[in-house]
Amino acid sequence: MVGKKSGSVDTLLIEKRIISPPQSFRENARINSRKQYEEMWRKSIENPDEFWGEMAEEHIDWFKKWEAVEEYSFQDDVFVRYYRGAKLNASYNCLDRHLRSWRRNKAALIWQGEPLEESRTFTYLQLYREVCKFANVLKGLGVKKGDRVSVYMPMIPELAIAILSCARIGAIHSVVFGGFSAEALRDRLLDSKANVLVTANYGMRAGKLIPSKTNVDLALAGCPDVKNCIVVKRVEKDCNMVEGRDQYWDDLMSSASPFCEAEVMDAEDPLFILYTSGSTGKPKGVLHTTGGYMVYAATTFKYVFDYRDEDVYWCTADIGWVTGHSYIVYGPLAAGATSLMFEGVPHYPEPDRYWEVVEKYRVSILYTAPTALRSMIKSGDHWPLGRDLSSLRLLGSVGEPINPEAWMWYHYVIGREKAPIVDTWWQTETGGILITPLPGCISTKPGSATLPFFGVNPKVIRQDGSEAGVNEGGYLVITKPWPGIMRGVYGDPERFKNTYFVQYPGVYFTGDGARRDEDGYIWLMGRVDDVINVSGHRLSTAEVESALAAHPKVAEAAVVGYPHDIKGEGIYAYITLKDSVELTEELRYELTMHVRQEIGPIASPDVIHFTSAMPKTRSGKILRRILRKIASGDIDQLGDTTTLADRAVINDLLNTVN
Ligand code: 6R9
Repeated sequence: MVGKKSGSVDTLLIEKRIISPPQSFRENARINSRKQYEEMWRKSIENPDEFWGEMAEEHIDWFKKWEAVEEYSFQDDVFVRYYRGAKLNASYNCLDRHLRSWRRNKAALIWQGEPLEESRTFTYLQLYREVCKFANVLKGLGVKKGDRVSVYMPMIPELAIAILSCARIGAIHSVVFGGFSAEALRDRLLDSKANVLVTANYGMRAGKLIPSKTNVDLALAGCPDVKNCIVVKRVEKDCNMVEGRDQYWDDLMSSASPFCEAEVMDAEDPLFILYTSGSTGKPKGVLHTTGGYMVYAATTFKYVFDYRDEDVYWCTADIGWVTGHSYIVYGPLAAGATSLMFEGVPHYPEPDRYWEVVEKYRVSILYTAPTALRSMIKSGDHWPLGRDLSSLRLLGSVGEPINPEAWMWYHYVIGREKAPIVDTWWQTETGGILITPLPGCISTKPGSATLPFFGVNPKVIRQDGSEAGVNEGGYLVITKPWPGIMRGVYGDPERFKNTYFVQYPGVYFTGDGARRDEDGYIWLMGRVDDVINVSGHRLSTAEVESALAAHPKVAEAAVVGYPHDIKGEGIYAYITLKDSVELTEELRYELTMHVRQEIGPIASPDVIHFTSAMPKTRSGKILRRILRKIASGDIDQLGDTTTLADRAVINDLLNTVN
């Protein structure tokens, strides 16, 4: 039954299944015993200077070595510094260093466009030449080290080229997701004080053209400091071009030289800014620097994905999201991998689009999000079963807690029981993966991100700061830094400290709820703002949602609290059903009974609201903030909706209000 300690989150759902790494995988894995993992982890915590010194030597080329490895304070004057005095360049590490070996002719980037017939491959040498050319274009426009360049683009190769070119000349890139509105773009341009914007005339999404440049023109009307706008012609179609400000990518590239020295950067020089929307207030410009970030991206990429030279690695994220930065571009390219970049979406033209891509390129490592998996489960198993997925040897998940139901589907239907699953927990702020199984040595439990990566020391605490007990839900904090941790909020130093280090001084506050089980495994329970307090029991949204999603007719569930006269907060569940399921009144009752049975009466929903879709961010996270407003009838003030992937969903929801 539920625990009653003050300030903890009650644990309701206990998942007992354990899946060990398949023997065939374990035999060849980089790390194949729990003992080896534990020894390396212990060393990384007890002797971080030696550990991160070795990782830095192994994974990154330096122009100059460091005077000290790890220096920080998580108290008072919060600061973090890695590799003091060292010099390097991120683009050099992703490109030049591979040109000395056979990898110069290896595919660095394979791009699959949304139209089936459109694809491009860049070897390391070819990518290097494109990046040098665009770096020279930027220089020609007067861009210098430390300047901010904003990038607002669909998932086309020029996006990767643009950011690597910025890194090459020491400009700080700020990628704004290509699906954001003009308003969201304008705010981010102003905040980063960028004066160059790289964009495309159109984007493509599910067969439709998105008028990117029209949004840009609207945004730029409010950004007089943007003096240059470079436009990639994604499709042969004209768009408005402003004389003296806008120029086509191809015109500028045609005369650019393919040689450009990489700028010598300090380890702590900024590499990029990436905006993340806090649940309240304006978006934060999360700032990452060069040395620590690169070491961390490369090290996590190698160990978490057990990466080999012969792998074809596909991360389905958008580069407008941190996952794309660290695990499409910087991590894989620093490691010399073949990274697949995909412009399309899971359901177009058919619901087996991902599996078609896996089959076509013989993808061996797939890294995707629970939201994509759930949407594919909804369409039926015959789609993946109709494709040859035998090349897949490792599967990854990121972005949200993966409910055990989706995990098992990933394991059986996609991995066919021979590919380990790495459920990787991390944040824009963390730069890279913090909690994850290592695939060759850690037995997994569906729904648990399991154990910390090297250098990461997590703790689950109660509201009063004391350490939570076994299986007692609380707040996830990290007690010491790792090289990839953000270095600040761009332009707002106080906000960095106040957001992450004030509530619990001396530790990094993640904002996520979690519990640790009897084996030390960590289970993420959703954002702490989303905890629901029902009759004094603090319940995790993730657990109630997992229970609902385990019902065979449910495709996806989102749970929020709403004011309730007797219980304080009641449970309001939004449900989308699988494609073939008919909506009946009995189903409401059936689902309520199902939750009672799975986790007990305390968690049974007071309201069930069937909807055709959930309001989500572009990266697939459910915006519970909006669902909470609708649940409590506060529909006039939904707050900031600019990060929504599809605003039409809101109307749908309002029309079906119970
Ligand atoms: C990488 C990324 C961060 C938030 C994070 C947490 C949620 C991400 C997760 C997960 C459970 C996982 N999250 N991965 N929750 N299990 N494997 O997603 O960054 O967009 O900044 O989001 O996403 O709540 O705090 P970001």
